[in-house]
Amino acid sequence: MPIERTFAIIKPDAVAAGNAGKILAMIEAAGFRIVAMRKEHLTRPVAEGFYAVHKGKGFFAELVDFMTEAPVVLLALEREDAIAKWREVMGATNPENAEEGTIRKLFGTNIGRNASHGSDGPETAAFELSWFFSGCELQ
Ligand code: FUP
Repeated sequence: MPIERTFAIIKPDAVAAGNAGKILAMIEAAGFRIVAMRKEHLTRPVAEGFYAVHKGKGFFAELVDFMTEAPVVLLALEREDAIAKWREVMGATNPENAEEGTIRKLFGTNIGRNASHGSDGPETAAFELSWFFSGCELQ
């Protein structure tokens, strides 16, 4: 498996609940290198642009409200097969359907407030990494 990068967010619910440190420990325990990391309170234009693929869907406004309600932690992560592996560590989108021991099962509340984000493919990862990090930060 090639070394790959993915983009992750520790979402507002998890940061506000004091779970960011536990999630970072899980990231390192799963063998990821933290390439870049930043805490940020997203503005609406930044969150709307990030989730542009979901524009027009019923949950879009609620999603943007949630993602801008409090600070998040933005991460660039690297390891073999990083995109698929990070989605495995996060668990299913809806915490109800997530495997035991996954981030969304442990720290998520419902399909909207689900503690973490991860890119779903190589093109998405490239877009999402560049949306939040500049080239010199991704070393
Ligand atoms: P995921 O790739 O697992 O983050 O899931 P999606 O890209 O399908 O959805 C992105 C975010 O939109 C989810 F994390 C939560 C939100 N969402 C809802 O609130 N309701 C839905 O029905 C689907 C997604």
